[in-house]
Parts: sequence; C-alpha cells; structure tokens
Amino acid sequence: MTLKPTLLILALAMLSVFASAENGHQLWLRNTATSKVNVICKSKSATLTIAVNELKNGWQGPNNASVDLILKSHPAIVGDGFLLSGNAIQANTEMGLLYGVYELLRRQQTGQQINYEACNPSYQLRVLNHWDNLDGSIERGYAGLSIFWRTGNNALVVTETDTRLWTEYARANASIGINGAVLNNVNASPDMLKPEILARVKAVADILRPYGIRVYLSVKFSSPAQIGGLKDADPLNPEVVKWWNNKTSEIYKLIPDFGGFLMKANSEGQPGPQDYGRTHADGANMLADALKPYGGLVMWRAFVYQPSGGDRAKQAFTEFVPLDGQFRDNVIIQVKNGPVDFQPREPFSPLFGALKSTSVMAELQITQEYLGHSIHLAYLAPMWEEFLQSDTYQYGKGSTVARCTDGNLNPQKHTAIAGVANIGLDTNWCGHQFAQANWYAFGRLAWNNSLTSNQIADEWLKLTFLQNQSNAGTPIMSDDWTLNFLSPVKQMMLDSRQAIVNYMMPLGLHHIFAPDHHYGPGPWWGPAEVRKDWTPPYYHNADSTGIGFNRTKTGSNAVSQYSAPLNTLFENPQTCPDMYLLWFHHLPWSFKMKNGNSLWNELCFNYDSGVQQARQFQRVWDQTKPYIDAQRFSEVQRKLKEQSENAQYWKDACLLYFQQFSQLPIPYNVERPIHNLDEIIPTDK
Ligand code: GCV
Repeated sequence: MTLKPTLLILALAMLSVFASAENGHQLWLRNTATSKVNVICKSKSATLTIAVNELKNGWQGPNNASVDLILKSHPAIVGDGFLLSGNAIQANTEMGLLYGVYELLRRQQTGQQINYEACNPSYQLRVLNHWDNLDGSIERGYAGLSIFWRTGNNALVVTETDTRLWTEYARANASIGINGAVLNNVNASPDMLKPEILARVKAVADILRPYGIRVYLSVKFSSPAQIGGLKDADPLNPEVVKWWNNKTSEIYKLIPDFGGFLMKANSEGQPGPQDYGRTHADGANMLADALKPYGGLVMWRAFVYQPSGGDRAKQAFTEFVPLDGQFRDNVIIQVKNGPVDFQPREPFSPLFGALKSTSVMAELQITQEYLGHSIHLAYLAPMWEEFLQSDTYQYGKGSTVARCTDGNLNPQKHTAIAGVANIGLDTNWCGHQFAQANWYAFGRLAWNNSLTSNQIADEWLKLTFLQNQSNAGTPIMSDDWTLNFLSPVKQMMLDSRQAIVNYMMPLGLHHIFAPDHHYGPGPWWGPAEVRKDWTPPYYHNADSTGIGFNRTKTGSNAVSQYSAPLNTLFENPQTCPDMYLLWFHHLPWSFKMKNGNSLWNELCFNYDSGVQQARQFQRVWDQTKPYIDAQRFSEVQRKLKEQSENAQYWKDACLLYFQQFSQLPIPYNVERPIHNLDEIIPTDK
C-alpha cells in the first residue's frame, strides 16, 4: 500500500506530535547535556560507567569543563556520602560517586549553588517496600500491575521489556539515593522462596546492582511448614532453624549481596512466633542468626494488633517495649509513622524514641491508600516532614523522630527508613503525574531527613516540568515561569495534604473510610459480624453526647505511652493541638475550640475549607496551561475535577451523617450539601 503525499505529511506530523507527547514516563530525569564535559575517572566498574555517562549526558555546566571522580576516603564522608564541588566529586565508595553525580546534575538543573561540601545520607538503608504479589497484582497499588511479577505462561521469563523497565527503575531510585527494594508484599506468599521464583529475584538483583540497590524479600513465617514439609514453623524448633539457615544460604549463593528479610508476623491474620507461644524477639532472632554470616538484616514490622486487644493505637507499644534490648543487632523494628495505619493525619507512633536498645526504622506509605489513591493530588512530604520533626521528648527536648531514628540519639548499629512504593506498570509509573513527587520526596528525605517539603517540591517541579519548557534542553527559569507556574503549583502541592485532611477527617478524626478500598467515606459502616477495630464507629464514637476517641486516662490511656510533657499536653483538650483533638478526646458537640467556635461548627468549617481548597487547586492548575505540555495538563486537570467532586461527597457524607447525632444546623456561611444522606449511605451497609 502506498500513502498519498498529503496523508504521508499528516502521518509524519502526527508521529512528531506523538514523539513529543509527554506521558510522564521520564519522571524527574529529563535533563539533556547543553555543553561538553571532560570526565576524569581512574577506576572502572559498571557503577562508574553509569556515573561517567550520566555526567556526560546531563551536563549543563560550563562548556569543556573537567570533572574528577575521585574514589578516595575522607574523614568528612560517611557511608555512601560524597564531597561535592563544581569540578570534583570525592567518595569512599563507587556509589558515593554516582550519588555525587546525580547531586551535581540536580543542582545544575535547578539552579542551586554548588559549594565545596560534604553530603552524607541520614540513613544507611533507604528502602522501597513493594506490596507486589506473585500474580502481578499490587496490594494498595493504584498505578497498574507489578513491574516485577506477572501471571501467564512466561511469568518467570525475563524479557527485554523487564530489563529495560528494571534499569529505568534502578536509575530513578539511584538518582534520589534509594538503595534497597523489597520486591514483594508483606502479606507474603510462601512460594516466594521457591527456587524458580528466587531465580527471577536474582535476575532483578543483577540489574539493580550497578545502581547500588540491594534486593530484600518479604517472607512468610510459616514457610518451613508450607513449602519445607516441616510439621511447624516454631522458631525454637531446630529443624525450623536449619530450614531457614539452608534457605538463606541458597539465596546468598544466587545473590551474594542480598539485603535480608522483611517480616509481617502475627498481624492481621499472618502467622508468627506467637502461634507457638514464642515472642517477636524469638522469631526475629532466628532469622537474624541465619542472615548474620552474610551481613543480612531482618526488618521486623511492629504493625501488630489483635481484634480484642483494646485500643488498637496502643498495641504495638504494649507488645514491643517489653522486648527492648532482646533483639539481635541485625534486626531493625519497622514502625509505621502513626500508631494506627497511615491515616491522612496521625500523631507519631509512641514507639519512636521509646525503644532505646533496639534499632528502629520508620515505615512511610508512599502509595496513597488513605489519601485518594492515584486520583487525588496529595503531596506527602509535608506529612513526612511533620512526622520526622515531631518531638518525642524521649531524650529531652529536641528528640525528634528524625534524630531518634538516624543514629543521632540512639546509637543503633543500622539506621534505615522504608516507604511503601506507589510504582506500577502505568506509563507514568505512579498513576498520577503528581504522585511521582512522593516517590521523589521519599528518596530525598531518606537521604537527608532535614530537607523541607518546600525545598523538595521546588526541586521536583523544576526537574519535572522546567526541562520540558525548553526545546534545546536549556533550562529557562524565567520570572514568568517562576511566578505563574512554579510558585502557585508549589503552593498547591504544599497545601494538598492538609486539604485532604480537611475534607476527609479533620481535627484528629481517623479511619472513617468505607471498607476494603479505603477511598471514600464510610463513617456509618459497622456490621455486627466485623471486628470492631476495622469499623469507623470504633474510631469516631459519634453519639448524641459528642464525637472522638477518648485516649485520655479516663479512656484507653494511650496518652500515657507518650513521654512528658506530651502526655499531659495531649491529656488536656485545652492544650491538645487541634489537629489531634478527636484522636485523643471524645468531646461534646458544643465544646469550645481555641478559636471560640463550637466543635460542631469547627468541624463544618474544616470540611468546607477542604472542599474550597480542592476547587482552588482546579483554578491554579487551569492557569498553568501555557506552561505545560497538553497531555500532562489535561491528565491532571481531569483528576482535579474528580478530586473536587469527591471532596464535596466526603464533606456531605460526613457532615450529614454526624449531624444525625449533633442535631445542629450546618452554619450558614458553609456551602450547602448537594447530596442527601439516604442517597449516600448504601442500603447494604
Ligand atoms: C499489606 C493495612 C492495609 C493492608 C496492609 C496492612 C499492612 O491494613 O490496608 O493492605 O497489608 O496495612 O501494612 O500490613
């Protein structure tokens, strides 16, 4: 078939439009060199080749400059840190040099100063936890299927597409300092440890290695019984110990730099050492002993709670504090940021700082299970900054969570931080263009836990959208772009998490989601047959007398798990920060807030302001049209529409539902509901 000339021209024109279409796949890595650089590097390795090529391909400094990559120790450099200057990077390790290269390029692209300085990571291990299942699905994943696993006939065949994707993934992670990846769900399948699956893990590890990323696996505690043919998985049974030793040795033969195991045990129905009357320490130490000869680590999760164990927010502390000091030094207790479960806002878990003779790491959730999935624009760095900078007072004033976990206050042998990944097969990796910022922010905070969310958003916006402004690859950081794109969009990002708190669960309300999907509202949902701590009424306790969870001395006394002065501060509703008020208190609807409003009115104002914020985000975004490619503009625009609609729905659902108990009018300066409660509450509730 021959094409007519006009059709040919049209086809070519369409192709060129397609070629320049911006689907977001390049993430924040869209720099192209604008000048030549001469890179001097005396050593050779796969990692150093990457470092040299990255510099050459992304150099935006003076033309014909020389940059020395110096592999030589220096007292100011810690771990994979580096010494940076405009014409030299010095590091103790090859990875330090690669990280230095990415930092130098980032500063060039974002117009930041390049002074002579040491840059060292806050945490030794900066790990992504993938909740990916062996069939390719992802628990709480909103960006398509797994990049590691799939079903079908060739599920275990490593294809060219796999290799390309894993390389891109590795590069993106290395560029922000991530150096570990747990490749499968914490609700682990025992099959994970079967030889054919381990062969694929090895294939992934081989690709990630030059980028400095070690692989880890989530393992199921009952594996020895389920795939090993043993009668049980008791950690004190010598046969079980032997099984884990042999399995570990098998893994290290395949993957000599294997990182270790992540374990969810005796949690939400998962098996664990308590099934045999043993403790978490018994279980963790058994795995730690198996890994020790190879330098491997156990990341043992503290996310544990029993249906009948009293206030769910207290249970991890109650179980783990008595075990402090009993864990091997290659065990790290992985603690979710809040005491319940990745809610839009929680106070920090009281375990931070309380475990003084045990290594502790924070687990953050990058995937937006409770913050609007990949539909809502939620920039999470402000939440993580709030958490990391929370003062635990465990070692006196200034004992922030950051300092309690990064080795500053607790001289733990291993320091680490984990983030539950939001990555999938979607072309843009994360489902929402702005969700990429959360992957980026996690890496940046893991590298430097004192960065502000503002700094990170600034960097990410410049790297992700500014380069796109230039045809020739030369950044144009014009006043116009800064004023009309960077500033308003950054402000939108910075406000976005609080907006979600406002329209979903303000003033310390939590876990009032619809069941299972955790997306929409469901404050009414509480079937008798469902365990209470999985139902919203357990958390909000709304009745005619008021609303909130009483965690004071007259209630569950969770306040007592916090160190002074927080315990007294939280105990008293007059001193408890408004943002945690209903987390710690059950208060009458007429309770007078610090600003003079009644609690009911304040609740209404908060919900309403969340909706207004979502609407404002639409206005902000619509004005960015001249500054951004059509594809990303319209994708985000569509999602913001849905977010606004959802925000309104959340507000109407919650206010109309709670109004049944408060029996008070919605203040007249609050926009009227546009839904009816009987249309919102499903009949099968
Ligand atoms: C992986 C919550 C989530 C679960 C998750 C669990 C956990 O309950 O809803 O999907 O399971 O946390 O962190 O283990």
